[in-house]
Amino acid sequence: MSLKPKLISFKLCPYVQRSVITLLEKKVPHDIEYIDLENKPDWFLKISPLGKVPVLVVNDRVLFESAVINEYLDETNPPSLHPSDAFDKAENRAYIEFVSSLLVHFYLLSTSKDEQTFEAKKKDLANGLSRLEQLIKLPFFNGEKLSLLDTSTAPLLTRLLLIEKNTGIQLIPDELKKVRSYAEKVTSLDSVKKSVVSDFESLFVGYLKKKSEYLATRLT
Ligand SMILES: N[C@@H](CCC(=O)N[C@@H](CS)C(=O)NCC(=O)O)C(=O)O
Repeated sequence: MSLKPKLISFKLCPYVQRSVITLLEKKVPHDIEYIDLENKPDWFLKISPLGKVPVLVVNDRVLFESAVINEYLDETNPPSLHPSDAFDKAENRAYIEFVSSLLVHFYLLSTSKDEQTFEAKKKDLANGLSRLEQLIKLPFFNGEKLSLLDTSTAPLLTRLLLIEKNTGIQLIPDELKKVRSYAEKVTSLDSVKKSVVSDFESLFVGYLKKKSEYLATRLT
């Protein structure tokens, strides 16, 4: 008998959220186990080659890396969320990686000690978002159909909008009109709303206050 897949998670992790959105969009019954990344359990260190979440446990076998987990979920739960054209599909996979690099800028922004670091990372993010602006077709990245690229971009957009809401600092510049509309669309999806714990916003704001001396002074 096959068991429900279990996602090993951390409540604030954007990479975990990518896989939760994919599980919800695909309507895959699953379990979630949250761990404390500052105090990783031994059983987790044994099964996680990189010591990172997400990890997906499927019938006692283990997958890691959110993009790989999502590809597996996509392949085993048709129809595929990827575009069918080979070039479009490859390009979407490339942009999933690109958005991962934006999550690194985002991490540095959300842990910035001073205004100078914050502003530098805000600029790196805006440069990255302006590349997306050129490609987004709306309402989703590829047009009418939701894709794995959207499930991978949503966690970054969720966090950008929450920082804007709680600090009044604009992170998506005015001229990036498609990115703004795209961000509003994906963050309004049921799967995206349900992909985080119910007190996510207060946990996230608490995390920012703790990790960023600069943002702590700007959070309301
Ligand atoms: N490339 C990985 C990144 C995962 C990742 O960085 N996870 C962070 C939490 S958001 C983590 O587990 N960090 C623990 C550590 O590095 O010790 C993926 O896409 O799954």
